[in-house]
Amino acid sequence: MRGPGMPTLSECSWMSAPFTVMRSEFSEISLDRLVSEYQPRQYSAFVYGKMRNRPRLEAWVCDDPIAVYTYGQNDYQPSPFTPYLEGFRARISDLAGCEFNSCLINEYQHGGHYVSPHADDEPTMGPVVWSISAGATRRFRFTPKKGMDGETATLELRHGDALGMLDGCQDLLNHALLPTKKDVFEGSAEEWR
Ligand SMILES: O=C(O)CCC(=O)C(=O)O
Repeated sequence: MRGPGMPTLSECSWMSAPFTVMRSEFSEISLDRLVSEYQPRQYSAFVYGKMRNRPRLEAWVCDDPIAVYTYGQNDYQPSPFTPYLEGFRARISDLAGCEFNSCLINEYQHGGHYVSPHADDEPTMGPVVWSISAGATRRFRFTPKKGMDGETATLELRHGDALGMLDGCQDLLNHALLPTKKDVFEGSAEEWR
């Protein structure tokens, strides 16, 4: 699945990358509206024996009202899809060619907010994950998982971009949203699962 916004080779040296970027596909998305509808909250987790705030705010949205999402030591209670988010679900499903039943909203309030390298490879998740960015431009990095061949690819994700992590991506690559020292405005990403 390749769109006109596929990263150029200067952004990405993968010849057959299991990901794609659709530039400005959702440029009308409103960060303020998402934040006010879902009010992402601060979760915390033990890291090296100390309780620490996770470096972002999060909200879990799912069709199934009893599907609690467990990550680290946190249980995320699901919120329903609002009509606003439902509109984006319909469009991202068309784009991706598959259905999504949940969405994790990550709110990055400043450049020190990030997501460390990981893969969305929990057994409950489907093989295809898409993400829509809203607000500030941030850098996103793919690195090969342990034992996998390949190179690092760093992309800039801007307001309205849609990133598709295609079938196989979670098996081969970890991904991360990098912190930055730049004075960035608030941004968020909705990860569609
Ligand atoms: O901000 C993003 O696009 C990435 C979020 C992410 O990797 C995650 O929630 O697992």
